[in-house]
Amino acid sequence: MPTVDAKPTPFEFDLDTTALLVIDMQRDFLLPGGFGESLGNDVAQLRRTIGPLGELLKAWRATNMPIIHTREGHKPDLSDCPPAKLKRGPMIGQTGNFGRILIQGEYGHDIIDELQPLPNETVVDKPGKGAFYATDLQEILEKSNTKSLVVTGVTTEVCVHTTVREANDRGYECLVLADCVGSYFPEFQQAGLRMIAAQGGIFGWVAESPALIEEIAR
Ligand code: TIU
Repeated sequence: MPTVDAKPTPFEFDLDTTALLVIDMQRDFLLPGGFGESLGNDVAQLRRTIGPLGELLKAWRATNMPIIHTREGHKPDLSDCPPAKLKRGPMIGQTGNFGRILIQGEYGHDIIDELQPLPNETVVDKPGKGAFYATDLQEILEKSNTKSLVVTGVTTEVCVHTTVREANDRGYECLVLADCVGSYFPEFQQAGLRMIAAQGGIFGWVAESPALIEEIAR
């Protein structure tokens, strides 16, 4: 069975039952001049994932394993945005440099050019931080007989963590790729990754993408 050097132990996965999750690599979070930057965040901390994720996608697309992209966002009428979320994110739905912020169909809501999904890949739109909440993700994974997830995207301590926790509780084994996940805050990046692999892998495993690419290219 393919095995990747990972923390806290080597991660074994089956090429027939593993899917790649690419979380929220959206223009609103990653583009200079976008929503993320307007909140005072350093988008370079997220943009460092684009190169490694591009390499990973290239390798993954040469296999038959599924790829699922997610996007955080809301319907234009905000009916799926809880008032409590809007209260702490009043910019949601407002017009920014890339259209209405985190609104489906807007330029900023879509995935960055470098990592655009191919037509045969799945895109899951989600109103929350976790990719399972109020989405069809579990059904999609069950249909493809997925048991393990390689998790990438942004941000490490928010949407990636929430999704890994949701997946872990649903019985999926999660490998998080340190160089393919990013946080606006370096200290959260470090702590977020440590939390996943601590206590014998309380939420999953952590590895670097080149080690995984080497295994899937075999
Ligand atoms: N995708 C995701 O993580 N959504 C966020 O709002 N993240 C922040 O870090 N703000």
